[in-house]
Amino acid sequence: MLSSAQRASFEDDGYLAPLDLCSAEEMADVRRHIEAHVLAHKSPIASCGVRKSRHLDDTVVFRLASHPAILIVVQPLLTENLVLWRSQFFVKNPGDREIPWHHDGNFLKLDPMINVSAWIAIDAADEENSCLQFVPGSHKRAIDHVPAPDGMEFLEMADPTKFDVTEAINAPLRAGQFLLFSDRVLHHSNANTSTRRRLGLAVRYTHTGVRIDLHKTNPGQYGIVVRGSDDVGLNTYLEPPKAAI
Ligand SMILES: O=C(O)CCC(=O)C(=O)O
Repeated sequence: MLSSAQRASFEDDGYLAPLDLCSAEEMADVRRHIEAHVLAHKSPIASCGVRKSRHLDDTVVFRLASHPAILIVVQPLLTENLVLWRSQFFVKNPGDREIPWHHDGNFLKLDPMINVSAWIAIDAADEENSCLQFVPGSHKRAIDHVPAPDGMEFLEMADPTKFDVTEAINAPLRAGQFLLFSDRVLHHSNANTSTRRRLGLAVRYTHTGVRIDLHKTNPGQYGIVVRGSDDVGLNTYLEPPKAAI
């Protein structure tokens, strides 16, 4: 469950970290599977490629993205009818580029914009190999995005004149931990200047009262109801990949 202190911290800061999902040893087994069986080939759903929404075709990724330790804290922040609608592996090898400051509300297509993301550490993530950073409280302000300079991982970034980067906080995680963040909080990760890879899985959750049009730009990608039921009929949903049932 989410304690009242954790809920207050999420509401004040726009993110909550660190939270425990499994031991580092258990995550090592998951990592081996992901390296050998997920990131080594493309999804059968062409629009997913190698890194996107592999919870749709791989039972281990689905179990990770719908892990009870995550759902029990996300559910009270959304509703009882919880939808896992997207996931993405963020692989940062040594030397890989900076991901600019942004909030996800600028990029995600939901109506209305209601999203909580979990970022699961498959490798340990620390300051050296570019853990996520947050500007606490930035979700309470409207911050526009502007074109990002060359050399950044994204085409747009939060307007740097609208926030104070010295307020940024590192959110290190050991492998097997995760963090939660809102669709409005500014976050970022530096270039990976270490000799260690940093692999995380970002998972997006919303609820059944939100229209999800992802399939229009990404054919075959639909949400999965992971808690409760669809009481509204706004969206098409998929079943979990077979062996996970
Ligand atoms: O993994 C990263 O470095 C960035 C992740 C991110 O921006 C996100 O999950 O929204």
